[in-house]
Amino acid sequence: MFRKIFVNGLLLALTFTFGIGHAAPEKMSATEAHKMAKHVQQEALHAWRDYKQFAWGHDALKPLSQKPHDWYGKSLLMTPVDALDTLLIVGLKTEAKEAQELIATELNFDQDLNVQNFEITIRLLGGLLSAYQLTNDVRLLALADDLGARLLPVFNSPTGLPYTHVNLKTGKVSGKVSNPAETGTLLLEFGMLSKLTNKAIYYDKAKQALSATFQRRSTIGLVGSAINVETGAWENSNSHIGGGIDSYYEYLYKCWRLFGDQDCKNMWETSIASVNQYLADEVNGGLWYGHADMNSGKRSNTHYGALDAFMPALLVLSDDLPRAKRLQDSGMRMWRIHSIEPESLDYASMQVTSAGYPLRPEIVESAYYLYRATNDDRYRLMGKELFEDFVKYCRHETGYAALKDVRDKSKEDSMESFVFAETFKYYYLLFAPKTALDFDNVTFNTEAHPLRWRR
Ligand code: DMJ
Repeated sequence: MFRKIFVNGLLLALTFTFGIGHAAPEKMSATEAHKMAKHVQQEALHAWRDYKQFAWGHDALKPLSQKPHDWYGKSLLMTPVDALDTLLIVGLKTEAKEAQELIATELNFDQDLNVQNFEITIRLLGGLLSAYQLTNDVRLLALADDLGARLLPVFNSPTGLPYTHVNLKTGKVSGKVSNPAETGTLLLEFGMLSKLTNKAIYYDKAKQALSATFQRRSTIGLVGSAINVETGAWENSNSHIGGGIDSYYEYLYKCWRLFGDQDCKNMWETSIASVNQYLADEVNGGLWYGHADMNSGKRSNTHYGALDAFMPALLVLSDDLPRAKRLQDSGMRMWRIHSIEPESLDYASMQVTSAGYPLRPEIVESAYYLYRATNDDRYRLMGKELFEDFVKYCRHETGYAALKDVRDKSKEDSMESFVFAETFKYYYLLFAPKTALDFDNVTFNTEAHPLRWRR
């Protein structure tokens, strides 16, 4: 009888302490973390070997058809450049060396291609600069300088807001309707190039583009989702923190963190106050960030998705741990509906509104930042759950494949280069010893390329 009461009492106490069904303490041993890091490294190697076998020298691997893919018809080595710093960080030295030599000897920007400034900046310019800082290979810096010079014409608009596209050979620009992510996610890369080459123009042009975006915020401090770079007029007033705007906020804070630029800090503080006032949303006890009209602040929809999931990481960096933790918990709720997060979810009804999963990293990026800030194993356990689902549903016999639909887990013939630059890197860093990367002294660009500058 006594035994029964004692056991029941113990069970009750455990239930209150850890929650029903979660009786295990939230701990991950150093041995298990080491095993996880090793597992991530092996999976990155699996994806890299298949890129090498079926798409070597091309922008990307199509994992289902085992065919190469080049974004613009000719290769700009998108996957090797995006992957190089990750290969170094996860300790795949031979693979890193092969990628480095391929880039240094084959990458040629003197090509008649109309490229998207934003993607080329965050993946190639960011990747080259970060790899240069990790290897001291001056050939990589020379490539970055050549690329930077070819991209510069984008800033020649009447407002200083960049055109979306530029021809790498002729400098001809196109694309006058852009968005805050594309106009405002350039300063980390151009700024670092400026510091490393002593060419002020790179910093000045990218900073002017960021400031010009900020100056056009509404009277309540929000930005919209489409802006005309020739007139500076907004063409879409829908405001949110997701794709097309996301990394604009990220760079407002990070250009302060990396370069100590006080203007950036001021712009960030003004902006985040409005974001928290008008976009943050409380639903059923959970914190989310939804959409609202940039002028009236009126809620336009309750959508949150895989791209929005970068926000907890940014909140951690900018010292708002309470919101960061709550938002990450919401992200996990989104992930757990189908054991892989969708591109977009209506958080009011918890219905999927866009069902793809292109192997995005943002939710694990946030788990990594939260772990760094709190040392709480809860975030490593979160990462373990995410990684196990990721391997279970996205690993293919050739590389990793995006999901067409997270509900039925059907695959798509695509493996974006950011799976190397970001997804594998953040998973690895979450489980690896802290010495794997000097987190406090680097700032990741939006493609997870760590950059370092002493102020
Ligand atoms: C990456 O290319 C960058 O992180 C960008 O800012 C948006 N997201 C993709 C990966 O999801």
